[in-house]
Amino acid sequence: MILHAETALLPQGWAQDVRIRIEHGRIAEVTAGVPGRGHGAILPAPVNLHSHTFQRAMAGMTEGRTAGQDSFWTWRALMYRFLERLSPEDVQAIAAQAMVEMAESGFAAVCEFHYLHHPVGGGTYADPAEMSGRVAAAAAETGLGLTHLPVIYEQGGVDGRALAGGQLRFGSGPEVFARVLDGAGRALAGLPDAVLGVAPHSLRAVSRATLGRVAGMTAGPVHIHIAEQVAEVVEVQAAWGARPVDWACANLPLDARWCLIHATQMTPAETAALARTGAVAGLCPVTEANLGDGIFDGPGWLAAGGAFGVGTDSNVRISLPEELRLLEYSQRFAQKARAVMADHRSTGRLLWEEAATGGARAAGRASGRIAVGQWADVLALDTADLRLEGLAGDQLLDACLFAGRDGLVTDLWSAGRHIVQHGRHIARAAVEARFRATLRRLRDSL
Ligand code: NGQ
Ligand code: ZN
Repeated sequence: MILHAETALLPQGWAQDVRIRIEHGRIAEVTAGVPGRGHGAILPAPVNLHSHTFQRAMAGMTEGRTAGQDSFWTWRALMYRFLERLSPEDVQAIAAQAMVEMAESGFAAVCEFHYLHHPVGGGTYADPAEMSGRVAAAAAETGLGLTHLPVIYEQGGVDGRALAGGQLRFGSGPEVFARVLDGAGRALAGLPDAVLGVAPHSLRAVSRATLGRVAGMTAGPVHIHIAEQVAEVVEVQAAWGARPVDWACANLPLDARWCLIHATQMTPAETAALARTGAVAGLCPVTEANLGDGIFDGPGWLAAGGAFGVGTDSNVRISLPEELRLLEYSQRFAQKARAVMADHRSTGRLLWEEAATGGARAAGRASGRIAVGQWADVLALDTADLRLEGLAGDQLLDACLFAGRDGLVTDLWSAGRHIVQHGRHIARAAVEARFRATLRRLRDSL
């Protein structure tokens, strides 16, 4: 397959009249200066590095005030109540819808941080990896690249208290988890570009003994939620005598295989130390705003050479441009300055390139750059849109992120699969109809 773009963002910068040859899902040849007809602009399509797809079905349902002050923790209680209703069929229907929306917004792949393993009340399905199989089936249906991260969840808090309520669906001891991981590996067998990793849920939910073993469980990426909420920092510090990121830097074998989700609450010393490990910061600005987490230290992270990517996490809204825009805007609010996440490159260019390369690293996926040997994860922008009229180079990306509308992606290829065409995912109609039926049933039962 051959793609042609008037302009494309290559690792060495913007190039004109670019011809990209794709073979077996990978980029086989990139040549600039070849006139031809095709797309206006082609960019590397990033990975969505953090998602819990099932939460897409509760979007918009948690914005009222609960008793006292609503918070992350009251939201979590609602989320637990919601997930008590989900069957394996629901999980697949919701995941497929979320994946369709991810592709349409410009993501070529997703890291699914998957903890809804078991039936209501605990125990296992006949196939302990049933739910992983559903996520894999949704990826197969939609063609979105998948890095699947089965989650280890053992306890209800840092003190080792037992799981309760909705958490019973997440919990696995070592033997059950080994079977989940095994089955998840088998469920990915039909997806040529899928990656299996592992995700200890958080310092709250996994024992220190298990945390010491996670890096050896797969050859793939290791993701963990960390330092999202102040209460978590207080809890970890009281129990272990160190702040979460300080503790992680001292006790976990952090390196480029690791992705630390949120990392919102860090001192400047923690920020610099974590950045130097090579671990990717998994930022989810829309969800972090929605849940009232706080603001990541962007300038401190970049100054220390840290890698980052973005994720849609709770999927309350699935939008790549909005994640990147809010990442920068939250920095502007905090710093009272402009173009905070820019260097010699413009803000939009830096955000896009870093999210593409950082996301790929977090996903263990050979992608994020339009270069020979990489998976063909690329997208085409609607350069005929009025908002992009007459713009080129970095300003094209700046307009797309700061002035554009959703839906500027006309086409997207994931590992060469042409899954978005004319701005719509090719399976949207069927996936959406099934999702709507699922939503109706779930909402009728609430
Ligand atoms: C999650 N989400 O696993 O879905 C979490 C909430 C928790 C975010 N942290 C549960 N955004 O952290 O205990
Ligand atoms: Zn999360």
